[in-house]
Amino acid sequence: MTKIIDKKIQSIIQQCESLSIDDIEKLSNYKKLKTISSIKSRRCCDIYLILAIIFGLLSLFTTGISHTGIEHFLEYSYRKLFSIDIYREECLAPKLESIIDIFRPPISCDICHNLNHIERISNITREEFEEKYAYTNRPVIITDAMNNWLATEEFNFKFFKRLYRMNSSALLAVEENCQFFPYRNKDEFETLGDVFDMDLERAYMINDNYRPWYVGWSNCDYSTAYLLRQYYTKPYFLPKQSESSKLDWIFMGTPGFGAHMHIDNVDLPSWQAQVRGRKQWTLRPVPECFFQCKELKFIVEPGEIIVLNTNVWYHKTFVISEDEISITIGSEFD
Ligand SMILES: O=C(O)CCC(=O)C(=O)O
Ligand SMILES: [Fe+2]
Repeated sequence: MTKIIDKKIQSIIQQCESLSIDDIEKLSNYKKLKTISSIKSRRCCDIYLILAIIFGLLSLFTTGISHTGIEHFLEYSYRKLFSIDIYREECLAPKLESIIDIFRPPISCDICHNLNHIERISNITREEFEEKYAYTNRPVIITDAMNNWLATEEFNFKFFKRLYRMNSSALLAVEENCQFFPYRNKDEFETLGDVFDMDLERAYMINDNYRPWYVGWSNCDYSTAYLLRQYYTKPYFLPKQSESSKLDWIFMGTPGFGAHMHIDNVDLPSWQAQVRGRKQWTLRPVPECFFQCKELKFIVEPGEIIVLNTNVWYHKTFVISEDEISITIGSEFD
């Protein structure tokens, strides 16, 4: 991602220079671009972060602006300082994750008190779901909500490889505007395009000694979302007024890998449909509830949907299917 941003900045600088404007160095936006490009080429992510924190703290103390979370605070600082969108700066993501928890508002342990296992339910009405689970932060698995989904037959590595083929608008949209998490493969997958460049033998685990991989990305492109929604429908149990967000989140990868333990700072709870493969989830209560609540470990099977508020539960995943990759699709809901 950072490479793409670097390339863009360089190409804008070149375009500016090719205009042969007198005294171009005096133009403030040109100066800003040059500064960013020189900082980026020295790979000084830490300098960005430190400056943003200092600037953010100063503005908090001097203007009394109240921010709801550390991400908003840093985002604000970055925007002011560098006019940069923090969410596209991959170097910041791990640092942000580790400090989200410090600034998170306290969570009531009612959400996990006496919770010893995750319920599996089916045939639930919207009303019952809304009352018991939608906004109560109690995780739940729904076992009958993917009947008639074309996705269960059609979604596989090759499907997404075709959708995100080189230079396709779907791929460009993800690379330019959406989030991409390469997890433990960050040294080899810089963009989603790199994932689909992988040879099919590795993708399909043809050899026993294949190298595991696991990635996740958001699809924030309207036409790709429209296409994907031909293959699944909004889960029947979600409240009627709830608009599934326009963002689909897709997670995909081989047994042996998954997402590390983390807590999110997104707006809403979410559902995630296990289209293929099996995935083990570990949910850990927030530290203030350690003495009242238990860590929960369970498996989501193909055809099941987990509903979870990832803002109040630490969560980690691990693909455990025997002979196929795990593919999930999900979304936040309100
Ligand atoms: O499915 C995964 O591996 C991770 C999902 C996750 O972190 C999330 O939905 O917030
Ligand atoms: Fe998460």
